[in-house]
Amino acid sequence: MTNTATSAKMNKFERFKAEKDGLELIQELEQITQIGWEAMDETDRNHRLKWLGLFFRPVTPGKFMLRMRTPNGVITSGQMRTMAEVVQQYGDDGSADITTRQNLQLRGIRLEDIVDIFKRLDKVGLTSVQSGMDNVRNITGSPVAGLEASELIDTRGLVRKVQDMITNGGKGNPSFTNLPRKFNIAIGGCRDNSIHAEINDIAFIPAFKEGIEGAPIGFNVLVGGFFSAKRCAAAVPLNVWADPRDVVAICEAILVIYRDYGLRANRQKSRLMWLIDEWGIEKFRAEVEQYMGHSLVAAAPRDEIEWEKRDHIGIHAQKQPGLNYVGLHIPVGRLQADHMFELSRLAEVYGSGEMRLTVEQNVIIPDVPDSRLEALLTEPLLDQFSIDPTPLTRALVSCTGSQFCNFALVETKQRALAIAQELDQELELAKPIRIHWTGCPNSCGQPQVADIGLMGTKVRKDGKITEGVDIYMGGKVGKDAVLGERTMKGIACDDLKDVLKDLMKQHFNAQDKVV
Ligand code: SRM
Ligand code: SF4
Repeated sequence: MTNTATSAKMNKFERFKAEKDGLELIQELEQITQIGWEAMDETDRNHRLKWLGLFFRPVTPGKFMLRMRTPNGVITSGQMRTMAEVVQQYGDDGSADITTRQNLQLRGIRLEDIVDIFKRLDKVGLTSVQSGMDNVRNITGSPVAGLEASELIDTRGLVRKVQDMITNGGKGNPSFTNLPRKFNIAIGGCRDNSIHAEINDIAFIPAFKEGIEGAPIGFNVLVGGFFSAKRCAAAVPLNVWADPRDVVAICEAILVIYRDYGLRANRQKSRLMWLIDEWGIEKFRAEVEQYMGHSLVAAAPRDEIEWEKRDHIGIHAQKQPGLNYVGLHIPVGRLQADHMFELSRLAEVYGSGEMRLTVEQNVIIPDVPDSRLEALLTEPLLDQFSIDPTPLTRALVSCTGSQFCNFALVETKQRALAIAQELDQELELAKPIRIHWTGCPNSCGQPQVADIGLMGTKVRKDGKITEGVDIYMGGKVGKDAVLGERTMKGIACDDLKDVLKDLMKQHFNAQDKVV
């Protein structure tokens, strides 16, 4: 008997998923928009709409967030323009955020417009389906796939195929809409691990397989990585080398096994790693083989070539002679409609009309000819979205925080930016320090992969409860990735700048600027 059938132990989430699949709301949208958000069924509004990518925001009731799917972070200028038009109609309420999964979330969305919005998005090949709750999130891939000379394999087609399998080409796929919990997949294409492979439920790491004729390129597979308030775990090797042609089938096999056998009783213990813990990795691997109907090849030896993670900001020569990709720094990933229109225009005028999003919440414009670089650099948008930002803002990442997220214990984005900008003025740094802010222990801002991670909390200061952070350090990204650990607890945000300054001097050779 699979775990989906153990109804006696069902928690609230399992019960409402069993009652009605969130995807069914696609058929009910016209009706819902007529009823309005106040009067509609609460479970539909607060939970099931997330199956369509629509998030009710208790902080801004009536103004929903729409989480897109942008596989591999690739979007066209036409898609960006359509999303700009969508948020523009909401004036000051409309904005967008680039997420830590190389994705876009649109804000200010009103339910009454959603049928029209979905039609407009569909016309430009965009979907938001299955982007929230117990579904597979945006699938990440190398942001410079197909551009970078040193890449080992272009991930774009694979990421797209995996998304199409999971979402039925964006139409919605009930086979994968009742997973025990959320699920993350990443496919790396370069040596620099630009997708934080180790924090995904399934990660594909490029690897050559010696011993097979021609030592072909494929992927070693890692499984079970995740962050949650209760536990954070790095993904573990499945001891499988995957031919690229098997990537979709391996994802499907793991998802079916997780769907049918994943633990569902306690939502704090439902992510894939909990099943792997219960079964052991050998049994888990055997189940994957059994589902696939053939044995799997053992993992390739680890690639020993050293490689630093890069942030892709600035100008970089592409593998196509005479072309460049230009990484623009988007402070904490926040975009207004005007920015989105301008980015679309720049991508068309100077590049090929394509853009890439990164997990550091930035934008890359590819395919800029050498002869057009100088002109691009004089564009006013680059004053705001610099190709050479100051060291601390450059490597800053932040989750949504209390402006829109009701889980948040602190405001993140504005504060993160203000502190980084002030410290950039006061300190001399040899190289960027990667600071990640996250507003609560859910860790959407990935503080455990940062040089310095800041996790929102409440602290008592001068007899009053105020906003504060716990500090994480030691997160290492790139080839030998390590998750950072909490090193300090309960620092009031008012005191944070000085604490960070000291940490930067002690651990990162920061010096006071001579004025
Ligand atoms: Fe997250 C829930 C935002 C990446 C772990 N996350 C939420 C919600 C949906 C909570 C809510 O309903 O308000 C947040 C929406 C706030 C809003 O209005 O934006 C939210 N998560 C985000 C984003 C937007 C942060 C960002 O500013 O970039 C990221 C969207 C990614 C995307 O495009 O899909 C985001 N969330 C992550 C990541 C990072 C990653 O995937 O690399 C994690 C940790 C990795 C992981 O999942 O293993 C993450 N989010 C969570 C969790 C804890 C999951 C768990 O197993 O306990 C929750 C809470 C939950 O699911 O119960 C959560
Ligand atoms: Fe919201 Fe917490 Fe995630 Fe930040 S980490 S977006 S505050 S759930």
